Amino acid sequence: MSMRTFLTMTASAGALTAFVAAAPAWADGKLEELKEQGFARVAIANEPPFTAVAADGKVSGAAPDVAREVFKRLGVEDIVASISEYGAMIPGLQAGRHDVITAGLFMKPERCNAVAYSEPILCDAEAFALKKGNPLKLKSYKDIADNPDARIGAPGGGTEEKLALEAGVPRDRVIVVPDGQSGLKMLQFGRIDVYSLPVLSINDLVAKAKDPGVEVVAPVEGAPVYCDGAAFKKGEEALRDAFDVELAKLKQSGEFAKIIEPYGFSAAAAMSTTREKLCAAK
Ligand code: 6CS
Repeated sequence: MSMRTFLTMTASAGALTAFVAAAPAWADGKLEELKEQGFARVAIANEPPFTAVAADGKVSGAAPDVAREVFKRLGVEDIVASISEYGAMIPGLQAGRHDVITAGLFMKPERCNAVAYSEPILCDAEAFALKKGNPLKLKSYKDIADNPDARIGAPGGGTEEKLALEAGVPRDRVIVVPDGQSGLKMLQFGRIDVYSLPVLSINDLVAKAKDPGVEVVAPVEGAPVYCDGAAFKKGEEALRDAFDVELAKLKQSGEFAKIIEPYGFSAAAAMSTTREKLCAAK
């Protein structure tokens, strides 16, 4: 082979490598697919103010509102939401039923191993809704574990369920609750003694219930503050990276705060941490 031929081949191989390396968003084609599709299929839970579906089907809540704005800037016109239990969101994403989870799915190491999270979006502590006067004096998940009569309701596959089990509450005293309204009813009817969700979700639920027999304990003692991110399928990191570029611009311009703070979330809290830190947290 002549030197000229060798150099020509080497040069073109180098150019090809450079082209592929420089075109990550194009590389996995998912963003192009969503642009073609005209919308991104998002998994939500319908747990205001993180996510909400009105009677007319309109989707709102801080997580979908941020996602809608970011996708619009990426050239994906809209989002189409489907309601899912928290524990079913990641399997649904992996099975291709959703393009992304935008539901306040808190970043934790085991979840970070299963999906490709964006940078942080919504942060919140944990709360209890319980009978007025807190008769069982429950302030932490350990208090629930230590009281053999105490039954806690929490979302299936959700953070609060896991925190209760990790604190030592036996499985038969951790009741899976499908949604906020069910949790409130179960508390009011005495089926559970405490219902646990993030602070803003519990406050929204109890405020709307207008039931003087229910009170809130927040934050739950000993429970961490968690943050969510948009969760993408492993292997679609190029789409996640493109999402992060636009999310960072929203954060820098102040538009991120304008979207989430009316819902009660703190932009500063999300901007004070990173996916790397949250995914490494014990
Ligand atoms: O990420 C989770 O598991 C929790 N996130 C929210 C917004 N609500 C409850 C759920 O357990």
